[in-house]
Amino acid sequence: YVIKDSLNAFEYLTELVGRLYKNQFIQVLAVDDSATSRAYLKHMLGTQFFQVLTAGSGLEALKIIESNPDIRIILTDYNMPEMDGFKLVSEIRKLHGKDRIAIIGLSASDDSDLSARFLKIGANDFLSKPFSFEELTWRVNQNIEMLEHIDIIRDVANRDFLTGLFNRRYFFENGAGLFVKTYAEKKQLVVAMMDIDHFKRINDTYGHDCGDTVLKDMAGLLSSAHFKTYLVARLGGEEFAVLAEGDSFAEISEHFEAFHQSVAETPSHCDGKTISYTISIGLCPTRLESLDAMLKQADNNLYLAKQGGRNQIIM
Ligand code: GH3
Ligand code: MG
Ligand code: MG
Ligand code: MG
Repeated sequence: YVIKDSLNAFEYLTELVGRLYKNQFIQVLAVDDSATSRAYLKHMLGTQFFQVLTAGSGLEALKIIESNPDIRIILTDYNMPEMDGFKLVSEIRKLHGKDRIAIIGLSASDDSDLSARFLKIGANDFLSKPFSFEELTWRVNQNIEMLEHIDIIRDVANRDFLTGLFNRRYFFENGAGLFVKTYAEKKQLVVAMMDIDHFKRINDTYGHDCGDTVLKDMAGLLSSAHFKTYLVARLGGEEFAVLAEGDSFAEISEHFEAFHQSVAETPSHCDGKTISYTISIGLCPTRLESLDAMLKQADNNLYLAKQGGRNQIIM
């Protein structure tokens, strides 16, 4: 019995430490016009190691949210001058969904309607003042857990399991928006199609698992440097697509040149063997009438790169 109990205690402590460790990376915003309430919330959340930001009004809160895109939980009072909690929630919801930022409404009012109205207008949860330290902690934790689950589900839906890059689905869902956005902002947009050279030979020579290692390594190279800000996806097999946005074609093409070279210079290692490989890249440097047209053009250039002997960029 004693052993069982201490094991439970151990598991409990492990979980607690794990959660407190994660909390230090989570930004929480507490909004209340009362300085005492703000200090109280900041203190209570601080003991849970959260990064706590505070705002004394709705307007201040909106400014803080705009400049801190990593805020995940917002606790807001209802009764505040100028902008009340409802108005604040509805303003936040114009830009951030319930699946991105969890809002917990707070109020000392006896009006039992308040919680329902908070939820109706877009809050995820509600706490009546006064609340205990335990209740606050568990409500916040519960909401964080929900956001984390949604993040996991979103990643499963949008990412390729092997490489962790975005998948075909995500690429086409978001590519069209980027096409329009870069046009409106008069930005240069470059579309690239890339394909590993003689990949079948790599599989045949080193085995399928080593082929997978090459794919993961190439994805790792793609996730570094300038490509971090580009939309990069594995469309399937050993084929990748990139939407690169920037100020000029010269700047973007330099990044592709550097990437192309880094692939050739960075062999993979698998089963004690060194696997050197190269890629071919087709670029579409000019804006066409649609993303599809640009992809087709990039694909044609990729074909020309293969025809021309592989390991090259055609634009
Ligand atoms: P090319 O230079 O013309 O592109 O020749 P290639 O051999 O790279 O092209 P091909 O399309 O003939 O072969 C692609 C191979 O990629 C065939 C397929 O078995 C392999 N492949 C597709 N998906 C995966 C994967 O997830 N893992 C591994 N290891 N291989 C894969
Ligand atoms: Mg108040
Ligand atoms: Mg290939
Ligand atoms: Mg291919």
